[in-house]
Amino acid sequence: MAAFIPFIGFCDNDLPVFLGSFKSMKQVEHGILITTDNAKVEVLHFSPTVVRIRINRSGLQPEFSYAVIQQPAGNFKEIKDNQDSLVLLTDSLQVVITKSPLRMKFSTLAGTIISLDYQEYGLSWQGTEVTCYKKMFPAEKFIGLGEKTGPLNRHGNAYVNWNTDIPAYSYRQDPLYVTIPFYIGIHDDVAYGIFFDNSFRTKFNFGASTDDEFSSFSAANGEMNYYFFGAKNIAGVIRDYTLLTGRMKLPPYWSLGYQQCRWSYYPESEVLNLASTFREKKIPCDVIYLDIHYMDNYKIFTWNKDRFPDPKSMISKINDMGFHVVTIVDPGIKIEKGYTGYDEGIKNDCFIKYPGGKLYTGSVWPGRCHFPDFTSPKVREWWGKSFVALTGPGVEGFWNDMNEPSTWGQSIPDIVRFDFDGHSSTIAEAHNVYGLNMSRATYEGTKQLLDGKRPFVLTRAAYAGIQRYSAVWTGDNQATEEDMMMAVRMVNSLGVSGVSFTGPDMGGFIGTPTNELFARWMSVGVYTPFLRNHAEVNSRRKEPWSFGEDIEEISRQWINQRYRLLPYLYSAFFESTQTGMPVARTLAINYPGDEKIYENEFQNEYLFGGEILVAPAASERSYCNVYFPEGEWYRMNNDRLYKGKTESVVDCPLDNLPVFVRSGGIIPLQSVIQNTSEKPSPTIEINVWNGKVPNAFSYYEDDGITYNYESGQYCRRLISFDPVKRTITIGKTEGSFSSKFTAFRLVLHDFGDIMGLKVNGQDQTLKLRTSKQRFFEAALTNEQIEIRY
Ligand code: MIG
Repeated sequence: MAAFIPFIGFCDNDLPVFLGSFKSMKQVEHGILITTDNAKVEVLHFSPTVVRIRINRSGLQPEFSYAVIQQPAGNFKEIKDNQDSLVLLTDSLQVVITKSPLRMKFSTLAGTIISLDYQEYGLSWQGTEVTCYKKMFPAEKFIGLGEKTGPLNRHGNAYVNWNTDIPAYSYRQDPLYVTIPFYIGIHDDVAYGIFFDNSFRTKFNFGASTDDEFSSFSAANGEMNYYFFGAKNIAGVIRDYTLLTGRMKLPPYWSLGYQQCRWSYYPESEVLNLASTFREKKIPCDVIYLDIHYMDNYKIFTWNKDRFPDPKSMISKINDMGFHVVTIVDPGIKIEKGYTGYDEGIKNDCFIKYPGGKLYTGSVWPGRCHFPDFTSPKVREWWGKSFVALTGPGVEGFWNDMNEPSTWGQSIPDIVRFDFDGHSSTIAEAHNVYGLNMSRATYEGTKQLLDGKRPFVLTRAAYAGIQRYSAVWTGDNQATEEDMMMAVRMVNSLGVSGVSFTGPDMGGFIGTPTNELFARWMSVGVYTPFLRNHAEVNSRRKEPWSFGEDIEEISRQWINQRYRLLPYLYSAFFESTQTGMPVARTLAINYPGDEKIYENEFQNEYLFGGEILVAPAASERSYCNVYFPEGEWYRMNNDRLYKGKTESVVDCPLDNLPVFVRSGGIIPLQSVIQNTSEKPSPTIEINVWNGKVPNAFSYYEDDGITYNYESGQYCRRLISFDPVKRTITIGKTEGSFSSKFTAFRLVLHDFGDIMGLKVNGQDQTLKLRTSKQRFFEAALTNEQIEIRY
């Protein structure tokens, strides 16, 4: 007999319905399933620090996620069913579920409250929309949500996730291109993460238009399905989040170099000329992009034969000059019989449709187009294989644009259907994962085609988990001071949301930067994981030599610095592949309890890797105020020391961005090279700044090209500094890759006037470099080298 149906008439009005009270509970694999007056609530153990909550009115749906790659594991250590509450214990968390009404509370084992439902509302439905309310703590900070504008601390703001193409987006624009429904809350001495894995249009409210009593997250449809991360610190939360949604694989080493783009470089002679100009001017560069004009009438996977009569020979010429080529691809396939992309797409039934089977048509660069259904495995495979038209001639990087998806008008009707990997859905649920699945198809296909080489994939639209497939750039920004600073925060926010390999269009895509802004942005770009100069069609030239000789010289100096830093940067990328720790790290990761770092004036400061503190300065300023977090900090260019927890006015001319190294900091540098296929000097320079606390740097190197590192072909060694024992140790190498460096120069910064030390017991005299720097050189073997000073 049919069960009592409590929702008759429900759709007739918009009045909220709540969870109600506990009725019964049963144990299931990895957790429990609760029945309340109005819903089913599942609580599952993923790990001692990760618990998932799923709530639905009409019973739970079959599980499916494009973001999550981890399965629930283990079980609660204890499940207590008390009169008024249930208590679930993991090895490090307590989940207390009060019964009437049903509310969740997460605390440490010692009882410190981390996060709890807002008592009055808990969870509500209005129509198909579901919302979860959490109590907001006084002065609670919120960071994350991926590519969002606005301040570092999102308290007092609300956001929407609906991937959107917004050229020249403004300082408060929302939503933009990327959906990552993951944030970190910080209050008292605790931090936690919440990942709301729902790809319908979602909303997050961190106390906007309310009295700061609660924060909330909602989805237009689908299940309340969120993961609670309760690791002890933010690094732990990020580690757990990236275990759940995956981590990036190492990108090709060349993609860490300087990249030159423009809409568009063509014909072939212009591309070749661009390449030789970089070499003549001795401005290092690794990548040249081809934007939409390389195609025949914007038809994806074709070449315009007039502009590029022989792409293979052109690419091989510029490969010989040390460049790699990245080409753009858009999802829209031109409707044109006889065009392979169209014919194959029709034949293999690859395009999205209305109910009943009529193909969806939208207009974009090629004119009227059909759009691949990237949520279908068979379509992803077809798409991936089609890249042979680009990999054949030698393209190694694949730039995925317009994949929000964006069509002129930007309003695909809600009824358009998607395969959703066999689960059948509509654009309402597929829209926000379209870019993710296009990038996935691109990555998987080109990885096959490149036969062992790492492809470089770049995307504009994304969903949580994108880091497994692609780098992300922040879309069509503008050449303004505000955009430069906003980009810093967007990159840092993407970083805490699992995406390390990100950056803006350096110099601004739309508009013309002043000479000063261009120069400053170049310096900030050096300390950005993804460094690409890009410019809109018909805009002023923005290559590094386009702003006069002075700016050209400053740009060269900064790009040189990027190439000197590559051993350090690559090690930071590797760390990210292992722990999810981003390359560009908002100070909130390491200093969450320090109120100063959230202030307007200081919120753009960040760590680049573990050792470097970057204080982006407005280009028109020659002095700026810097806040130094806990510890002590050396200005990198002159070894001047600053105390932590203080502010200081420092100079910041265009050729000297305020960049600092933590005391005890360890930074390996190489000689300047013109591109990453050129061999640097065999002597690596290991810089150590004096300090009072021990520090260690994990150095990483591999071939930079293949995935052989996954089977042990890498070279890792720990470089450690112990000021108590007065030693610097270069650890024994790990892994079977032999380093390109056979000697090292150890540069000691601010170690007083010691003139000699012992290297593996042998006396060694030091040479003077500046009044604060002493150095020596010695051979670098695979064995441990111990330096006592
Ligand atoms: O409708 O391919 O964000 O980087 O240069 C614009 C042309 C399409 C938008 C991208 C931009 C790219 C441009 N594209």
